[in-house]
Amino acid sequence: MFKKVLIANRGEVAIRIIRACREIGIPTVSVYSQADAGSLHVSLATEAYCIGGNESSKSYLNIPAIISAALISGADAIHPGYGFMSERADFAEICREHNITFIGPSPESMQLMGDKATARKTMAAKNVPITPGTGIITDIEEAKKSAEKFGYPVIVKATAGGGGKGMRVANTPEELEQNINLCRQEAEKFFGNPDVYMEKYLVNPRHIEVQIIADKFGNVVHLGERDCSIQRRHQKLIEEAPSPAVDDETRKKLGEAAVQAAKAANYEGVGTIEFLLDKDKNFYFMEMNTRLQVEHGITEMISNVDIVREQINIAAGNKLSFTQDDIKLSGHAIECRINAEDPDRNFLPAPGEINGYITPGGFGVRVDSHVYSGYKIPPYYDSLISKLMCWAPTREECRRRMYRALKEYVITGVKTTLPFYQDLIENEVFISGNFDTGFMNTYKKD
Ligand code: MV4
Repeated sequence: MFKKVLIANRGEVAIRIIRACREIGIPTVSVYSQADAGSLHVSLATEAYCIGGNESSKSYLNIPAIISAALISGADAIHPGYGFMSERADFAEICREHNITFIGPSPESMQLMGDKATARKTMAAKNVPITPGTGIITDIEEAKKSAEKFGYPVIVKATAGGGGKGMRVANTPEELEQNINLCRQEAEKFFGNPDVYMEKYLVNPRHIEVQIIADKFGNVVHLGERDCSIQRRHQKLIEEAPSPAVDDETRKKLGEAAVQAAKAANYEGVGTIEFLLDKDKNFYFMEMNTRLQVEHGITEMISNVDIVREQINIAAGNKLSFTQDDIKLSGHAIECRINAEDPDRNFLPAPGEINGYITPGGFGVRVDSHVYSGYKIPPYYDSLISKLMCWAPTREECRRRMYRALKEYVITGVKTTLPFYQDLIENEVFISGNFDTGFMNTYKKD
């Protein structure tokens, strides 16, 4: 096992990782920006180093400072959490050069999955279903012919994009030509790679993602799916597991496709395969997230697997402690991401000092958070206050438990998304489970 783990992150995920390390018995090193000097991830770690100024670019994205902290403290592994360095193949490579284990996949798998056109090709070769589409577009007239073949609308995507960045939908050949050009310019500007490709556009599909976990010995296990269809500007608002739209047969197919996808990428560590699911229960590979995700906790609740502990265990070179047959999914879990944002002002970030804080509890309730009464939410990073997760034997019981927990939760001093969730959880379309990625376009609280 590792002698010492450095956590290259902040907030609730840094604490989630510190907790896993403590339970295994590994000392931890936190790094922090000046703005985070008073943060819980600093006091909970065995030791902590300030690595720079408030802006992420000066601290949590500052590779020389992070590596220096690892070398000075004698950490033999770095956990990147999510965001920041978590999907940076160059960072994983630098860790390798310094004999530090990057707790995540190899730089090669990250690079492969980071290039969306290559990822599609790799999936197609292993019979993982993908949407009808093209490779990198080199000729506009040819692209128009392909679009006629697929049928409009189509979507142009930057191969270096992902997570909703660098995409444009086209309804006509004229729009297609325009969007190819615009997308190329934006892709060059934002990612330094102008390459774009095209897919048939599925209108209002569901976003279904499958959690996988793979060791260095070729063992790959999936932990079922999460439904993350309710999003706003590519920010997930509420997630649940299992998906109300996935039956046992589709779940088995999704799981097998996800395991195939991981094997195709020679993947090791924890990862998520994103699929789009249409009304006829057809699903298509979208992208692979090569990191621990924000919403991993709801999968932990239905699978009883400590995903972060397993992730560390695998990175240290141990075999997976279970097989696919050992995994028995049970019950239902829902997560609400509570943010310091004003839902009445277009979810405008609302940093500031929390002056009153009372968390919900009781059976089947989990709150992952780094905040406390008197904590000042800095304006420099994302505005996540906490992840409120509930588990119950059935979806309806889980939903009612979430309603109860949301009503118990008190956060004063800053605007939060709690009132938004208190409405959402009682919305009849949400209650029915019959929603898709278009949900927020029509959602109005009564
Ligand atoms: C799509 C799509 C429809 N058809 N691709 C958005 C994020 C990125 N992972 C892929 N995205 C989409 N790709 C095809 N061929 C619709 C989306 C999409 C979406 C996907 C999941 C959740 C919310 C979404 C919101 C808008 C668009």
